[in-house]
Amino acid sequence: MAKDIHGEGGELHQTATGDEARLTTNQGVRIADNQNSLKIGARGPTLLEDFILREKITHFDHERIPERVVHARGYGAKGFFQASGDHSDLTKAAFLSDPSVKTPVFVRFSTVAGNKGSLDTARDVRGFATKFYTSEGNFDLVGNNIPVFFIQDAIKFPDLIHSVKPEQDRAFPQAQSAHDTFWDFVGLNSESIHMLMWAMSDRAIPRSYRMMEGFGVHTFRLINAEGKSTYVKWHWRPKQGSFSLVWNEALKLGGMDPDFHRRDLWDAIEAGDYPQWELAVQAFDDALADSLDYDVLDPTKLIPEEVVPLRVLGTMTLDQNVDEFFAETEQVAFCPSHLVPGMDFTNDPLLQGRLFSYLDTQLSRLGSPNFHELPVNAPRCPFANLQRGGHMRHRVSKGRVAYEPQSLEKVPREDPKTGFSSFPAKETGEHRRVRAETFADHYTQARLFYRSQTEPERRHIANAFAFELGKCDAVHVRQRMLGHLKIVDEALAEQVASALGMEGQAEDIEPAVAPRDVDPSPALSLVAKAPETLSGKKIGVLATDGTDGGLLDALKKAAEKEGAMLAVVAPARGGFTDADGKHRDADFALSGGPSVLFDAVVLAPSDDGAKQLRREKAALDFVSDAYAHLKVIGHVDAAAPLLEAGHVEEDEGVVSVASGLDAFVAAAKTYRIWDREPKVNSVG
Ligand code: HDE
Repeated sequence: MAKDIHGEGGELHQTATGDEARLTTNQGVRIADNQNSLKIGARGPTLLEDFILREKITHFDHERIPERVVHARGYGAKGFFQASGDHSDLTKAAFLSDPSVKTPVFVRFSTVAGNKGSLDTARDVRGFATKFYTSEGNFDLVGNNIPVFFIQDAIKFPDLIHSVKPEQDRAFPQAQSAHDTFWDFVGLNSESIHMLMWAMSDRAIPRSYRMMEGFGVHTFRLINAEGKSTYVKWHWRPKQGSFSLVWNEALKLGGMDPDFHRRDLWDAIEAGDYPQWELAVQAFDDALADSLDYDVLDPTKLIPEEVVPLRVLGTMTLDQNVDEFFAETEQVAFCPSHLVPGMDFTNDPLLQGRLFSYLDTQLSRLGSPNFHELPVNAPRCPFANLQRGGHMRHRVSKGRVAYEPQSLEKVPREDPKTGFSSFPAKETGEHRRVRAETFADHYTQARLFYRSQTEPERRHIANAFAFELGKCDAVHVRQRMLGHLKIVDEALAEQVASALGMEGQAEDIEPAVAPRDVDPSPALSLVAKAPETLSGKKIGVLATDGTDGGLLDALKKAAEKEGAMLAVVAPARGGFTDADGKHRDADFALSGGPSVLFDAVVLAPSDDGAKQLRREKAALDFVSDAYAHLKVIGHVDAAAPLLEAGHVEEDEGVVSVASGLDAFVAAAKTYRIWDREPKVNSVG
């Protein structure tokens, strides 16, 4: 019988793999020689007729598509979501009501300001966008790792982004907010001040995508089967706990490993250490909204968890890396307008602008209204309508009818019962360009955030402001920001002014609404709620010829028991010979394995090894950086010369492993030794 080579409805054949696989052109013609173009004679001219060469080069010439205007640098992974129970009291969305259903998801994490080729560890907001391929259509939760935003109205977004992007004449700085135009813009928009406190906090330099909280930012609606609307704010809570880098470490990582976050996610998933997040909502009604002295439609405000606690709706697990970065992570198209029945928007003016922007941007980025046909974007439930044509249409529709109503054929029909219906909110008001009075308090929540932080976190905020403003050449831009900070918190303003050497120079700013003192919200501090754990973390051990192999084995076991990874750093990548004369592999050469890559380190050289390393700059940096970055340092006795040369002083984070690993493991679980910070680090 003849083999049927046709796919159903024009569907693409899978690319062949394995020994049988042969290179072909895009027309399926087998290629005999992929190394040489077609010429006349060995040294003769190349022929225009070489369709194989031309096809290959033409495809290559067009490999790039426009990068995203914002969130250009991102990294994706796949997984699934499972509801924790029946949440049909809140919503009729099927995927939130049946715990037996595993809904596939695609997540893309990103930085906002930098180009696609920029670095992962820049100080920036992180995007946290999730596509749920539900049985009722795709739901995109396009959030950030910070629960508020810089501006209250979408009309300001292009200005905000132009201010943070490289300055338009000189095209620098790249992936940085630390320059005049950004601070000029935000200084003239006092509504930004709350978000700035977050952006200058450790939230903007996360340790890992796996360890970030996520937020939907705006207030949305969930609608149940009876048509009842409940307001919700979306939250993602990482089961790994939330941790951040310290600034000097983030700066160094930018050079040592610009791919730090993507590598971390990839490695964890490859190792089977699947990151998980709880999806939760703060659910509330009109009465609660009316009782607050800020507006729930204002995206520069949050509702403290102490006021409306989180209700967990389910868990997301990321268990699969992408197969092709471009086809999936680059081409994935998120739109906040992608909702399923059981959900709706609110009048948040920032959200309303986004509902237009994302679909629009996909048209220029992906080049076609058919972007939903790309595998990463296509719904996983049946979908059908009478839209036709457009660039790169993939689907082949049958029949003669592409309109409705009609009476000639069977075509898909609307369904008033199960179809999406909008919540019938009553709207009245004047047709005006206006900002609600209820959006006018720009400082109370900035103060709330700052005062809810622990001592080290406050220190970091002050240092970050000083660093960023210190990069601004325009004196009045710095003075204006000092003026805003003074309204938020006098002590903070003084610290920043003193670090800038600008005491007493704050501009006098009169707030439209004076800030109030409100109860701190402990849930806003990452340090206060950080779990003591090594799970998902990475320990780096510095070894040399003559290192105690038994110690390495014990460390590996201890790390595995805690759910951590162990990496061995040695003078050379080829490895070393341990004290028993056994060859051991290394994961990193010292020159490419600095301590910034690890959460805790162990110095395990032999006596001779330590003597040699004492002369190596990379080894001294390994030690002094681990110490300055407040990491726990385990060490053998032989490491003494390295500790001395690295200016390491004894404290609870400097732990001997000579008589066992328990003390090291216990200390490493606390992650950073905050008490060390004032000793080592006054400005960074
Ligand atoms: Fe976005 N944003 N945004 N944004 N945003 C985009 O869409 C926009 C905002 C967010 O991984 C763009 O596909 C406007 C808030 C994420 O592919 C663009 C406004 C939040 C991502 C766009 C905002 C976000 C984007 C660029 C103000 C948190 C990356 C490329 C009205 C709730 C998604 C693209 C991905 C991407 C517009 C504000 C999150 C241009 C107009 C607030 C996570 O459409």
